[in-house]
Amino acid sequence: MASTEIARQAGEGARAVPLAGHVGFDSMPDQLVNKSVNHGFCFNILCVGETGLGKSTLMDTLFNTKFEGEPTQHNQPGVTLKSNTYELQESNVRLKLTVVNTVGFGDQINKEDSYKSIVEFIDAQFEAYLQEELKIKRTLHSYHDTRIHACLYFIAPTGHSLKSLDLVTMKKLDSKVNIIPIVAKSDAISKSELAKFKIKITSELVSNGVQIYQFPTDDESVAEINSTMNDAAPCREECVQSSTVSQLTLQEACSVGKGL
Ligand SMILES: Nc1nc2c(ncn2[C@@H]2O[C@H](COP(=O)(O)OP(=O)(O)OP(=O)(O)O)[C@@H](O)[C@H]2O)c(=O)[nH]1
Ligand SMILES: [Mg+2]
Repeated sequence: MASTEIARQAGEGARAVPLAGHVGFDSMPDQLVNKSVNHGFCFNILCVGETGLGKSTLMDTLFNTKFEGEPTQHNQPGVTLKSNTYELQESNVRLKLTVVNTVGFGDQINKEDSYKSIVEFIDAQFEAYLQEELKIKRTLHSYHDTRIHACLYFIAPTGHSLKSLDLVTMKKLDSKVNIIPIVAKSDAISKSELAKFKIKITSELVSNGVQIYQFPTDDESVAEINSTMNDAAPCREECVQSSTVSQLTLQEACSVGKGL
């Protein structure tokens, strides 16, 4: 209804407030986008893999940034987790990125407990979020959610089969995080070996009942690309996707550097 019409109905001398812009429910998507962009995005990645498999290199490539961090020595007494949070910005989109790396994974002679510190870390983040949710006065909008969105699991390019450590760790983690297995340094083996290796890994994961992340195919607009991604798993190298980061950003990320 035009403002003059409103003034006429409201009577003489009524104040008519002119509209600042278009009003209608067709502006709702824009409102949601503006709200999300203003608030910024939060994404937490857990990189699990043996020392020197290229975890830091992949993160640097994916986010086109040089993150701090020194290479780890192979003489760590146990597995620890190192978490770093960065504020990134690409055009007007802000991303609060938390990268959690395993330190000393696979370096011990007795690897029986290697998965424990990772499981404990993931559980601690769930617990922290639960405690925030349980508060009478919750501040979830400003709370830094540190729960892991995606776990990139780096598999050594042996060309043979999965190590017991990999199977045990993935099995322990699969009910807690979205696992995206990645064959690290896949340029170290030939294409035919790589194809066989991927088949072998897939069959081992299936026979051991390890659930890896499946890209959703119920949304028609992304069903085709996502089923291609599902078929490509475990990713040859740096193909990363998660349920939380936007499809587009991730598809771009996947094509960075080494690609599918
Ligand atoms: N051939 C090959 N080398 C790689 C690849 N990615 C990383 N590297 C090399 O592997 C070495 C170790 O890479 P990093 O990214 O530091 O590995 P990391 O897993 O972060 O190592 P830590 O943090 O010490 O556990 C570096 O010299 C990299 O240049 C790859 O895809 N192929
Ligand atoms: Mg590193």
